[in-house]
Amino acid sequence: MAGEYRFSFGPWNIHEGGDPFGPTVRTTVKFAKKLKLFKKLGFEGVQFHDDDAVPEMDKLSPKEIVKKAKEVRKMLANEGLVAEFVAPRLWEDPRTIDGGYTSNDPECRKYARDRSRRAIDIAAALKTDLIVLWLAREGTYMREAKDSKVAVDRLVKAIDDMLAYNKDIKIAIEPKPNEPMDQAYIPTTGHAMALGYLTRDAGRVGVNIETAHAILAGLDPSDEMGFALAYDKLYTVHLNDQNGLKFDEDKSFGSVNLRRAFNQVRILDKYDYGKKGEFVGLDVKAVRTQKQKVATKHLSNSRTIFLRLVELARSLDEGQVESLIAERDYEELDLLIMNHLLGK
Ligand code: XLS
Ligand code: MG
Repeated sequence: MAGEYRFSFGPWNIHEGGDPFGPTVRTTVKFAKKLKLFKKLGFEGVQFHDDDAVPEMDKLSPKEIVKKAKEVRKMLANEGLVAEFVAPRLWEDPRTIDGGYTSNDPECRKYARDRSRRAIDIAAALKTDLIVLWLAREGTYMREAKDSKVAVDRLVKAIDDMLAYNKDIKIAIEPKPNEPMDQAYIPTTGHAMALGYLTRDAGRVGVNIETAHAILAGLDPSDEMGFALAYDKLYTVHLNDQNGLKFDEDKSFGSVNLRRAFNQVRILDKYDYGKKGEFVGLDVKAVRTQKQKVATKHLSNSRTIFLRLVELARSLDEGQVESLIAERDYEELDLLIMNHLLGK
């Protein structure tokens, strides 16, 4: 069953444990060393921010960027890995302080557009056609700081620009309702998909649904996935877990609410997610207390839980589910699911 699914994570998922209130607590694992860990942990796909692949890319010419990205492509091939997607990192440079595509400063919007083109070049060099857009700073701290109608127009323009720049790419918008912004413009799957339909080539715009982001929006991640699946728009997922409405925790998949995780796996497996090459992507972080040597367990644990939940989804007595639905005995259905999760 493991072979039926391909798993991915990003180099940022092995990290130093710094948080807004304290310094790093683990040393940096070099990129080349991280790549060596993927296969060992059961993963074959690598998710990239553009500058994970080409550090300090803003100091390089477009040609130099492509050259560096091609070197990374070789490193991947040597490890038997493939790139899943590239995401432009539009939240660290001073020019993205007020957002990228929705910044009030036209020079900053131009920076965001140019940087996105470079990210697309990197994706092409890494031989992936998937671009993920987490719209980190496309929102406001003060409601009156931006015009929400204009912001959406600008997001459409930015995506149109990317779609025109390279006819082969597909764009997966990753919605998130808050953090770092107080209010983000594209908070949910519905918003992300509706935005896609305003673009010049809606057939190439879909979503990346992250468990924690859906929970932060007060929504059920499996229902968000079902919504995207109904439109054939679920290009990838960022599985993790989240303990209520607080900062984005990126906890190991299933570690907070097993039933919620079960329902995500159940809907993905039921509707053949992965059969068209989609990866089971993780976006998980080891907790700050984890010691250096064992700071990759969150990745292998999440994968293990996913695969165990596939087994549980497939061994659920669907006949009984059907008959309880027909009888409208949802309390008994509740117990059936709980017993199943408890191994009874
Ligand atoms: C942050 C996002 C980010 C994206 C990749 O909250 O989850 O890590 O997945 O740009
Ligand atoms: Mg994510």
